[in-house]
Amino acid sequence: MPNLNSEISTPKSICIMGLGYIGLPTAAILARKGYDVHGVDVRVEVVEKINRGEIHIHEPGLGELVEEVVRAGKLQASTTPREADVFFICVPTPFNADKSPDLSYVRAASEAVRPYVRQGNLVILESTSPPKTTQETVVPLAIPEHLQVGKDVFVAYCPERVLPGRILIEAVENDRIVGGVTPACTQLVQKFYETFVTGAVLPTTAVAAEITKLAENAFRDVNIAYANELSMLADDLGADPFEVIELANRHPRVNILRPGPGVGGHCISVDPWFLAHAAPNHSSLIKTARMVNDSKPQFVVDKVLKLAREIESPVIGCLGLAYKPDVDDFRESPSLEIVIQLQKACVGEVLACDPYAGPMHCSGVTLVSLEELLRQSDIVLLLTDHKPFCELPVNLLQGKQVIDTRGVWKEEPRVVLHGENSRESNRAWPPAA
Ligand code: SAJ
Repeated sequence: MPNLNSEISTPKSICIMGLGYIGLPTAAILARKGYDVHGVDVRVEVVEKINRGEIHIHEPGLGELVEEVVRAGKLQASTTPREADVFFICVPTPFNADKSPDLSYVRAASEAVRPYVRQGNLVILESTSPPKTTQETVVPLAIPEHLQVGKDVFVAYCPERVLPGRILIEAVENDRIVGGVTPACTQLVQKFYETFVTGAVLPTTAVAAEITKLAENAFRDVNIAYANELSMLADDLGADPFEVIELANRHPRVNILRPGPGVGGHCISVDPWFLAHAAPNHSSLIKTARMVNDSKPQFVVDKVLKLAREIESPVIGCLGLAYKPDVDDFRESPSLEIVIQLQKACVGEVLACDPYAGPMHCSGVTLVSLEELLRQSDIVLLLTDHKPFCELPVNLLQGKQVIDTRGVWKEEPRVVLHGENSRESNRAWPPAA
């Protein structure tokens, strides 16, 4: 292989397509590292906000960092790309109604950078993508015909692996995978990541990197499905699922995850379908896990309705709408889905509280303060374990029917999703002496 390190000049300027949960933190981290970063987003209001040094998402530490790098002139945003040494594609990859991948954003971003891609550039796809997207979508759409991949320009798939809530730490400290379209692509892009990542940067091929990313999220989905299936099973049999899991986890080789109201977010509830779609004959476990997790919200709804029907004009207070604790992301959220289903059932009044929700996130949902919710509700349903809810003094739940889908209110008696025969089923909290 030629010595590419000496043939290609050190990158200085970056153009990032998509300024969402991945693109904006990546832009800010690279700007802090000294690169000149040009961020691109189709949403004018997002671009204007970033150029004022403000942010449109909630992520610890990101606001301060964006303010700092915008003020220093290292990050600026726009609705159109421009020439750069390195192009990043960090756009959403949702799925269609039939669960097939929707690559329209990747296509649009690839086509948008094409007029700006020059000899010596790196083009990197970070969006979670179905196998072969880099080779079959990014290369043909983003790379001008006169440039040869692996010789003139260098294309790779480098999946993001960050956990919302810890993005600024994990984007730098996690090990990264670099899957080049050719070995030369891998080599150059690996070298570039090593300039800002402190974790190991592991070389592979584009398709192996694409499958690896999906395999990580499918692994987590399958494991959560096991916890959720177990919770429904234990509940039907009259045992406390959280107690069963706690006890099982005392075995030295068992580590069951936590059940909840279902699996949400833009990643784990979506990505396994990309694998299933790519390999329909070898993904029965992956598909089953998806279905188990998708069945959990209805299980919770049925439990609440059963309890509500025993109360005259019940007020159901739902705590948490985001897909997981301490984030402002409501995409594919099982908590939000449960609240909407409860409203549709018309069994009583449904109130909701979420420190991160505004009317624009959750239209049609009656949002109230935590105090108001606790004052009015007959049934308190914990859906998303945001910090203020976990820290709630338990005496505030006195006399309420409590359903805790996350198992966070540990004080006895724990009133969780119990079945008919459970010794703690549907009891007011605390029970009468
Ligand atoms: N959940 C449970 N029980 C658990 C753990 C999670 O019910 O024990 C639920 C959460 O409440 C949430 C969903 O699963 O609804 C997903 O949450 P998460 O924290 O497991 O994952 P995400 O979607 O926020 O981020 C995942 C991460 N992937 C893995 O951990 C393998 C992250 O590293 C990825 O970068 C991210 O997907 C992504 O962008 O792909």
